[in-house]
Amino acid sequence: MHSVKLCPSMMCVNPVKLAETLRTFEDGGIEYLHIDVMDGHFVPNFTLGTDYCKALHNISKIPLDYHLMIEDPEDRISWFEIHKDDVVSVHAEATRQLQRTIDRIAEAGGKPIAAINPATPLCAIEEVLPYLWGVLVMTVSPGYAGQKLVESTIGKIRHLRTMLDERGYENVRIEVDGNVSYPNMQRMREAGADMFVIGSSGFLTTDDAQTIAAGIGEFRKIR
Ligand code: S6P
Ligand code: MG
Repeated sequence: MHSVKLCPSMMCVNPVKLAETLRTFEDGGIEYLHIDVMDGHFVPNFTLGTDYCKALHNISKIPLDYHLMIEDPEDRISWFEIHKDDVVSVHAEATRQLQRTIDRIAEAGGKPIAAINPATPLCAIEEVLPYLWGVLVMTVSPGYAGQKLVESTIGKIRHLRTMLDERGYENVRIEVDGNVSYPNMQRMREAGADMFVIGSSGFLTTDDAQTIAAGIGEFRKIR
């Protein structure tokens, strides 16, 4: 099983305390900064954009985990500054050209992840498994922080892990995003997930550096 990676959701970080919070993440060995990019079409919201991501690259060495919740992502991969350790997820539902989108991420030097909404079956990404670094199983409907877990996604994570292992794709990671509270993370880990997006249900309930650091320590206990 892949080691646990913690990916705090930057849309849940108080912008006034950005520099301080990034130091806390660096001290806590955070593996990826999760960046929610929303276009107001694929999801009913706007969040973080290209300039914000560039700024993060300039002020932190932690790799970025781009979560592109945008339509026709194949035409917009080049808008993002992708560094060699960055991962980029695109939604299977948001493009008619999933293979091309994955190829463009790889050409840009990123590690491709295919994301699927709670209602999207695993067969939507079956054909692209050989080209993926990971699969992102959305455990809430994308668009907002602070939502409740869609229970059926726990079984979906389990089925996906079995499918990957049986077909020889043991190297493909499983990322989960949405309502990753401590007890939900335990269940998701047990089902086979290894990358965990942590937001308002996890250690970003606060903007206090010491409390966040203590929260990272707690969540690290899940192995
Ligand atoms: C949701 C977005 C997520 C949220 C995260 C927040 O559309 O993709 O990354 O930021 O789910 O975490 P929580 O704990 O509030 O659900
Ligand atoms: Mg996200």
